[in-house]
Amino acid sequence: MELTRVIVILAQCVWPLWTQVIHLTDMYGTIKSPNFPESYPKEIDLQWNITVPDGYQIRLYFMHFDMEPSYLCEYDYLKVYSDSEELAVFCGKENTDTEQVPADNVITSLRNVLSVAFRSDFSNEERYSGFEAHFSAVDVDECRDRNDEDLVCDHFCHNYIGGFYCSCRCGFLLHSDNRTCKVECNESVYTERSGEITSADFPKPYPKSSDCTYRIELEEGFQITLEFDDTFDIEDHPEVTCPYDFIKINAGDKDFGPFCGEQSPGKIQTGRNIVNILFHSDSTGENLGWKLTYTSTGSECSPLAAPLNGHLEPLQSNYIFKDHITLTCDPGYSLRQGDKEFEYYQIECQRDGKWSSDVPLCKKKESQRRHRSLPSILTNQILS
Ligand SMILES: *[C@@H]1O[C@H](CO)[C@@H](O)[C@H](O)[C@H]1NC(C)=O
Ligand SMILES: *[C@@H]1O[C@H](CO)[C@@H](O)[C@H](O)[C@H]1NC(C)=O
Ligand SMILES: *[C@@H]1O[C@H](CO)[C@@H](O)[C@H](O)[C@H]1NC(C)=O
Ligand SMILES: [Ca+2]
Ligand SMILES: [Ca+2]
Ligand SMILES: [Ca+2]
Repeated sequence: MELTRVIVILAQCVWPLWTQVIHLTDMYGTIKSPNFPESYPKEIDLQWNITVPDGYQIRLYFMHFDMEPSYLCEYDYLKVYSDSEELAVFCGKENTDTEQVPADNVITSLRNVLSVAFRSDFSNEERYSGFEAHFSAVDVDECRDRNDEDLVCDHFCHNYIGGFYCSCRCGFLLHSDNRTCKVECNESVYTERSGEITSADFPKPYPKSSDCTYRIELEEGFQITLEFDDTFDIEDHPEVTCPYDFIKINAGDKDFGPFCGEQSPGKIQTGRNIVNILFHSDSTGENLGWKLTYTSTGSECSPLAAPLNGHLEPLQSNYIFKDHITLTCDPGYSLRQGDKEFEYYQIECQRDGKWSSDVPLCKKKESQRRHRSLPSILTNQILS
């Protein structure tokens, strides 16, 4: 008897039996062994494939179970699969060390498909009544059950029967992937001579699925220097250069980057008055981002010396674009440029690094009569 069984099992391995498949697409139902509650026939190979819509999973409950017992369920068995993963194998009437019966266990599919295979071999030692089970589709709580980062909502998850949806915190927009939250970062323009720029939310992780541009735009004649903080964290890859997230800088005909990883780019002297910064992030990862301070220097003008008997203000070791100097003379002197006289005189450092004019000289004031063209009557009065 035992030997015959072994031979038959071997033969079945080589010549798999023809399996009868029953497709079920109902939201609930019952499956039972053939002839139930009468004893099930020999040589049955039957499979129920239960499919429910996406967003549901299947629960299977047993009402009755009675099959021929055998070591490791080699003879007759009921197997439950989900996504080609074997969830359970049952046989016999009660649990033993090596075999199990469903008892009160509820089996839940991994996704929306569950298969139940029922097999009986060529003989039954006794009469066995088989099984009866119920199945029903239940909602998957994606918000609670999904652990795969690529499937979970970036900010808020809302479960509903048959599906779920994601939403974003205030100030963010749902990306077209319906999962990640991007920031609406219309080009920000910086026109101050110095400032600070950071990735959105810095130092908290930057938003996903976003392309943000920042433009520093100063007058011609200024040169912008960027300096990144040491705290720098942009998603990278050990072998490929910045395939996910990156920062790129353009300054006229010069490009810097892409930058990513944890090594701060440090100081970048762009030599330009207009700088464009692009920061791209993809739909995954949690990285802290970046922060930079920018400063600008104008073209430098040559140092100036005060004229003899005169002063200049402010007195600096160097002067750059946009700096103004006011010249004045000692009492009794006035500034003279050509045939014009001034009490004070301003010159400006220009974008090309040249002063707006030469430094006038301080000349001794001439007599007031010649110097001031006062009305003659008044002049006479003063003089008399
Ligand atoms: C039934 O389900 C199993 C397991 O999911 C699968 O391998 C098999 O292809 C399905 N059969 C049919 C005919 O769909
Ligand atoms: C996102 O949702 C919209 C509307 O619900 C749908 O039309 C679109 O196909 C979804 N996109 C993705 C990538 O799932
Ligand atoms: C971005 O620009 C678009 C069109 O230029 C505008 O409709 C939208 O309100 C802007 N968004 C923000 C956050 O400034
Ligand atoms: Ca049997
Ligand atoms: Ca759901
Ligand atoms: Ca990323």
